[in-house]
Amino acid sequence: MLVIIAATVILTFADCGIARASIYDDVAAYWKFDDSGNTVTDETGTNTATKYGNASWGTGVIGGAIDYSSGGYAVASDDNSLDITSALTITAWINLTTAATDQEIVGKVNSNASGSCYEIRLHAGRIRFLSQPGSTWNTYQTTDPVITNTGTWYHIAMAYPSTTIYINGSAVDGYWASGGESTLQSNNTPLHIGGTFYLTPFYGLIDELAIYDRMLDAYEIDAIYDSSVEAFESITAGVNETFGLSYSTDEINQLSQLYAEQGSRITIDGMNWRYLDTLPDEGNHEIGDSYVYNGTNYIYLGSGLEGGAAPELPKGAIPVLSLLCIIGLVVLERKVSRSEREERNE
Ligand SMILES: [Ca+2]
Ligand SMILES: [Ca+2]
Repeated sequence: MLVIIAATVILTFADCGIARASIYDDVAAYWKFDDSGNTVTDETGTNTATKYGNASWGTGVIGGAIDYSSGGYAVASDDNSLDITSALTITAWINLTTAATDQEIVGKVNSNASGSCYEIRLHAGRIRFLSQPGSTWNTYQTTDPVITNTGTWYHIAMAYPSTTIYINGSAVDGYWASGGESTLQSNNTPLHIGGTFYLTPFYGLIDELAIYDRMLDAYEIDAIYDSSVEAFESITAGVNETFGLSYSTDEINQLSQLYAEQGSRITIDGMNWRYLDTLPDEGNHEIGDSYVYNGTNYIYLGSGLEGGAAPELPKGAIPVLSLLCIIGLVVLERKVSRSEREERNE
């Protein structure tokens, strides 16, 4: 049992040492856009891109973003890891500076279109997922215009082959405007971020773009959205308030973040919470799970996080560790909201 008092806590996710099965296990490329110069770093190390034209760097949802306010684009060389044909998910944050009708976000599109692998673009405020494995386009798009404001960050995601488009973590209705679902086509075309020289430009900011060779489910996509929002809003958390018994999402997040930050310790200013090495024999708790307890209520902080050295990570895992951490925390939070809250409400 440990009670440690401290003031403001600066959350440094990169050091949190959480290693668990993660949605980022299957990431084929992940560009944070926290770069400088002309290099656009892929956190997997395989698909680092180069920016061209008037592309610059701006402020993103997490750290930097690539800024196409004045046009420009980025290109990653063709690579087998990007030739995804069976299950695919693309997630990104976008923020428009103009509401031009057609704007290219990301894709592996041939200049003559035929044999294009996949593509996400905007059309009149709708998000479109396109592919052209043969000679005709398959175009799936949101039923309604969903990207309607300039100067606003939207989290977008597309998961295939369910072919579901998500806005801000929630699935939205869509339909096949042409063609229909079919196998995707690998090609020899570089991947472009923003409209490359033969495609309509994207005007605005793009941040935290990730491509997976797996179909993420609704829960995972919402977790990515939530984790980004949390990082955006409270990367520096001053925790000195007393948490209520109804545990808001923010409160649970703060506790979980603190827990991850401190390893087996909870660092909270002015709060009477305790970390329990051994849980009382009540409720539906599992051995190895970690809770904080205020004498009346428990907050579940996840399993397997408590104490001990951080597990060794394979080479290449370090660059995505910060996201592993963030996603892990969101999963913890969801467990709280789904199970613990239900228990308390019974
Ligand atoms: Ca970023
Ligand atoms: Ca290829």
